[in-house]
Amino acid sequence: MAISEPTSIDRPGREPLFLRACRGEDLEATPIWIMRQAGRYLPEYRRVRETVDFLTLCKTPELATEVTLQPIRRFGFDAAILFSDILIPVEAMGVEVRFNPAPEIANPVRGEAEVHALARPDPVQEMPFVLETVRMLRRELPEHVALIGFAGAPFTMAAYMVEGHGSKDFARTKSLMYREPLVFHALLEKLSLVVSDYLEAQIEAGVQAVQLFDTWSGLLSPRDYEEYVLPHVRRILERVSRAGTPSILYGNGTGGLLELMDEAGPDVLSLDWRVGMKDVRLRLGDRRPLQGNLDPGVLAAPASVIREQALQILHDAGLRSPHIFNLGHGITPGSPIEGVEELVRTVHEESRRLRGDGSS
Ligand code: 1CP
Repeated sequence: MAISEPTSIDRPGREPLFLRACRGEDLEATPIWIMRQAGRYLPEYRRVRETVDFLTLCKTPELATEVTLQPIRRFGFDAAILFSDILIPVEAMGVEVRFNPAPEIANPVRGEAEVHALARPDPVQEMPFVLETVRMLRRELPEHVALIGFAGAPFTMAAYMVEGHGSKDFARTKSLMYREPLVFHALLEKLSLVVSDYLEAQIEAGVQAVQLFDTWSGLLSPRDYEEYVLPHVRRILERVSRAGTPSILYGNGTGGLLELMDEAGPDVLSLDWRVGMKDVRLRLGDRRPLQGNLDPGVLAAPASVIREQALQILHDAGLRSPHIFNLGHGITPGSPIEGVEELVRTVHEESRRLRGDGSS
């Protein structure tokens, strides 16, 4: 299947719509991509996964490139996200990671000795497959589709490394944080160096924006976020911005932390669905580029509900404000394809019509 031709909104020679949104420019339409857009809800992804396990898929540039392109061909998203996982660098730090399909770590990091033993990998030496995938993708992607690189933020990576698996409350992680704050900071500091090196290498290989996934920092109070997370995220974003590449900071359940996340200095803040776009505009201003924030569960709703909720978000984000449409979290494996088609069509058609109108 061929990748869709640029539509009339994509004038040749201009930066992709998605990148212009990241930079806070005035837009003729709202760009859209969705978190986990390459994944198990797609039959063509499941077909590839029948032949290889998840880690092999991540480590084989031809296959990782193929699955990254699948949702671009099918839906015409405005951005592609490198196919990989936030725990790939953790493996390169010397920690064994398995996917079943969620990540499992056999030897979790529980104390000072384990933190000390963690390596700071050279991405070129230790994760060449990621950089090769980026180079292949830049050759394959049409000019109007931007390529997003990504990494996990230190707290979210640490949560898996300490716990050994996903969790509802990440109690062990918090216990280490409160009982041995110096060890915890040392872990986050090491992770922020690893993540900065990794994102820089992705940028050098050709990604045009980066997203930092801090899925679990919403479990923290504002006070603890400020103390344990903010300095580390800020240091990473400073290194990314030195490269001139736009950055996006995503958190889940972080409605109470948005001002602090803003202070960390991302170009774009990515919102989960538990906050209203209108509220966030009041809190952070009309010119702040925002990403989000449809509840992923809405994709299973009738087309009329998908349209209504998407339109509401477009309006609430402000039709004169920089906005990248996305879900509030990753798409789930059971999501219907037709729901995604309806969403992309609504966002592309309606945002172009409404922004063109000069209404709102
Ligand atoms: O069986 C399979 O095919 C594996 C399922 C799968 C997929 C498709 C996993 C295991 N990871 C991925 C890809 C992935 N993960 C991407 C690819 C790019 C995309 O299309 O978006 C990205 C950006 C991630 C990031 C990721 N992995 C996050 C942050 C975002 C989020 O969703 O919160 C987290 C927390 C993970 C851990 C992880 N890896 C895989 C799963 C199922 C999980 C979540 C487990 C949990 O909830 O604890």
